Amino acid sequence: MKITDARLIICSPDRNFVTLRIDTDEGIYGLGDATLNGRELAVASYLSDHLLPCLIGRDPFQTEDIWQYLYRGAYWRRGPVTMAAIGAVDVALWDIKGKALNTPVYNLLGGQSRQGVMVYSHANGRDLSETVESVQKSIEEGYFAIRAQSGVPGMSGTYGVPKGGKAYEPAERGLPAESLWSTEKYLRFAPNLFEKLRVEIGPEIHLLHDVHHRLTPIEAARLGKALEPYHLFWMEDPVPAELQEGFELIRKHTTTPIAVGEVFNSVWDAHDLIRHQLIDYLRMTIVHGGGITAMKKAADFAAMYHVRTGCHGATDLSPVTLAAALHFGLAIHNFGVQEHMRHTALTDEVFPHQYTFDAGYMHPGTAPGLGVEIDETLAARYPYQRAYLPVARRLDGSITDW
Ligand code: GCO
Ligand code: MG
Repeated sequence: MKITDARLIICSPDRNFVTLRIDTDEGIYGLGDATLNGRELAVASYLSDHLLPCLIGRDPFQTEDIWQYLYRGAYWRRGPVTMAAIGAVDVALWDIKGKALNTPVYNLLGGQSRQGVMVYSHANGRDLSETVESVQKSIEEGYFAIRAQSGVPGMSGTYGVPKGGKAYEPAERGLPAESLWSTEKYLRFAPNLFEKLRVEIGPEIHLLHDVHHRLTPIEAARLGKALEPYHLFWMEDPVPAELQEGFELIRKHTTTPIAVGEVFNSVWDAHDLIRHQLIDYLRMTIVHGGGITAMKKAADFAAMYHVRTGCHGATDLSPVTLAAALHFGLAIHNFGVQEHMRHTALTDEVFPHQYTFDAGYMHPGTAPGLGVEIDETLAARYPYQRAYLPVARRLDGSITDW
């Protein structure tokens, strides 16, 4: 089998997605997601200007060799743009392999290690009572792992909270929006939220929370300690993670489990965090982590240190990545949980898929390959629109991590 064509489909059905389609001489094709939220066209150019010409004529079954060729062959390594581009190629090749062998991708990764993939939902509200209601709604929908984010009293808006009754969506069209941040107000409020949630929903439901890189290690230690009575499933991205040894300080003070890595793109970004057992869940996802080939190795390394996966799955990961993550999560032994932030109805229409949700678990389906398609005619009706993630400032006007 030979690759005969590779091209991009860039569309914006409610939000931007960059999708790679690789065709072969046997009529089988594969899809990969190359979306990097807010920097989409950089990955598109990396692919179409640099990687795709190198693929024509290659055997799509050679996933390991092609991965090494693209990674080592560039000389310049790592980074979200490079790794998302390699990830898109890799996932499309696994899709082709599954279709050619007439089997779902999870069978190529070890088969089903579990019956379904536990997923967590997003619940959020502008204040405490709205957030409690939103968590209760998630429970009614069947989720038993729920991420709770709430507006903080005295702050006009915060991470993870929708504006004006719409579903929460991180990127906004136009130039970057700006939001305000106060660590002190947040630290005073966050424990009240989880105290209230435990009173209202009881001890059974897994509760998760995303700090979104906003604290220093000692502040994160204070928060983790304060949240211990409410036994969170995890506290996510408590600090920006460039300083991996900073997590030693957090670990010294709290047993609240820690999840990190949605902005990582290589196992080397998490090397010390894993081997010193400073985190419990690795959040790197298939596309940004360089594809299934690289993620399988990262997960196997993490398994040796009791670190489980908790792949990023916000709406900016397309249905192609969600499908890939579900195949991966079904197969690997050290799976922890998968994020499930529902795509809009329009996005789902552009990307018809086989995966299903039932009582808190998802399954990728049994179709050959990934089990996701793209309706190119519909996609063409929604052209790319520039959009950015917000920028955050402290109360004194200085820039902080969003
Ligand atoms: C999450 C994330 C996201 C990111 C988004 C950035 O845990 O789901 O933190 O919502 O902010 O993916 O593009
Ligand atoms: Mg996050």
